[in-house]
Amino acid sequence: MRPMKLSVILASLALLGPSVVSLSSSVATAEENPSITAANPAAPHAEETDAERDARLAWWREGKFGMFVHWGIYSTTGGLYKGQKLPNSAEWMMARGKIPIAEYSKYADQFNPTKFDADEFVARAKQAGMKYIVITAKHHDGFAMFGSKCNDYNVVDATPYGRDIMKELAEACQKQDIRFGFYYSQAQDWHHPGGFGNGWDKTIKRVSSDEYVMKKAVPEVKQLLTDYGPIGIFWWDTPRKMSKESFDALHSLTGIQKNVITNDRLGEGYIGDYKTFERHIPAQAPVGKDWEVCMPISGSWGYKIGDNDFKSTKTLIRNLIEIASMGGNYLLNVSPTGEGTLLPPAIERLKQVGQWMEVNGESIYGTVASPLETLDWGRCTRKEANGETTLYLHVYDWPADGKLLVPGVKNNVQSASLLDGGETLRTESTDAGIVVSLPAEATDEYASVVKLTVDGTLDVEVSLPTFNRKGSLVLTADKAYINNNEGSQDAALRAHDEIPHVGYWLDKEASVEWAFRTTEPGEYEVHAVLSVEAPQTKFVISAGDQSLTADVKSTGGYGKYQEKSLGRLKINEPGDHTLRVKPVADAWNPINLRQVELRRVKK
Ligand code: H79
Repeated sequence: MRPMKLSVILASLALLGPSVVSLSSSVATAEENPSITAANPAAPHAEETDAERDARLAWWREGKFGMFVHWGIYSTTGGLYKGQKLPNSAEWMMARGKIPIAEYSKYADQFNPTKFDADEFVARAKQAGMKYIVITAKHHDGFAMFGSKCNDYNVVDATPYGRDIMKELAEACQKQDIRFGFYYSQAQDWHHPGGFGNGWDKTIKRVSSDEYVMKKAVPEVKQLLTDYGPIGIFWWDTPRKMSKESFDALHSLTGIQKNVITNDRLGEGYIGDYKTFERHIPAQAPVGKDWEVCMPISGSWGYKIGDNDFKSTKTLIRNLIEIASMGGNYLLNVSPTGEGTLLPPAIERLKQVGQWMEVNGESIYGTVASPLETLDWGRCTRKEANGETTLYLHVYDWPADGKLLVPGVKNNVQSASLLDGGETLRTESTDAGIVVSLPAEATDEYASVVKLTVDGTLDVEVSLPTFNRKGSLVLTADKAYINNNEGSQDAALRAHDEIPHVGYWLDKEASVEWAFRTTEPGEYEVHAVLSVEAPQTKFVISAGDQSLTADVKSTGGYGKYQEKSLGRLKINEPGDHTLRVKPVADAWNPINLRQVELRRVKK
């Protein structure tokens, strides 16, 4: 489990309790469901011990970096419908174009990726430093990219290619020692008359969602978990409300392989093994949970002609570092074309990321989050073993004076060196922390890594934000701890004009807080930059036993921010405090909160 940051520790008491979700109420017994056998338990992993769970997740936690692949018959046209570009991601082409099933299914006739080579494909992932691959076995369009035995709308039976791509990839992954996993859209299916999502094709003669699940999703998932060798990950997507029978049937199937890892997207209450973030890195890591960020390498998940939004190699490497420094995994998506190849910009970036990983991989693999979160110069990951701690210092901004401060760390230093080239570096322990002396030039244009090994477990004094010389302290949304019942979206970090705010604040119980330090007692004016759409709203700002109630009028819309003076607050004791913003339940209307500022009142 990742170490908690200080603000999280302060807030964690409030999180204990309601976060525990019981699966026992959603478990079918073997009597109720004859397909469930002892080797195929109804509630996979329900009785697993912590040690067993750690062992099952070990390779995934160690691996950190995976390849996501979106590939389907939409790839044949590069997301173009009748030569036209549609908005959004290419795998959504059928929905965005409201393409009738009869017409869309003809794209299968064109699916013939003659340049695809499973071994070469897997080798690219491996060379990039990725340790697992997750590929769309079936996306929302309902087309199976494997030889489905229950439905001939699949790559073997319905395309000129006629080969089971999933089988070829599964075998290549095994050969090259890469874990293999399936993405399967279990709820949306725009082809089957019982699937969710297709509201445009009026020729559909609707059947129940249960019929779709039992006749298509269940047999397909079962086949994927039975006929394709060891499956590392089963990646559900876009949960919808389905019957308990449907959920249980799908959930129980993951018990076919006792080591499979699942995400949190099967349905409400089915939390799986890890939490997912899509397209963005969370401002705060979820507390005490495994998690993964998935993100396309360009703009679209599926291959889309004209999508030149490739993230730079630097962004990709720094995303990976950022996520690792917070304790998560990075699942980076690539988009094969209809021919079965990746575009040159993707190939080039994968190579460059791989070159960086070749030198610096040990600063990513097997690391955990580091408590050193706000560093002027970069990010830090951590390993702890055999009575010592290794910190990997990812230096983005090379200090001009050659002195790299690792703030607050008290441990005795064993050694410091550069990962690239191995040069030994001098260190000095000061009151402010460990200072590492760097050579004049950075070793890497993306991130130079210093390996710093110290005795024992990390002893770090986290320095809290404090007042500047003018007596002002600005607490911004991106640094806030959002107490929102473990990551519910009803009070979350968002952004307008790329400026973060706490928004979508529908939950009246949700509060926002910052830890800070003051060296002298005093009285402070409280200012906030916020927006309110409703005519009026009320919330309480508190620190210690002091509080003020802010009564704020509309700013004219959620996008219209204003600085408001909210009143005065006394802080009676020097030391560490928590500033909290909490709705007044019966007078609350949501606000978007960018920042709170405390200004010392002159005596
Ligand atoms: O597989 C990728 C996406 O296709 C899938 N999840 C990732 C991993 C996904 N499906 N739905 N969503 C993500 C969220 C829904 C987004 C929507 Fe839209 C906004 C649906 C309709 C509006 C995006 C934009 C899709 C169509 C327009």
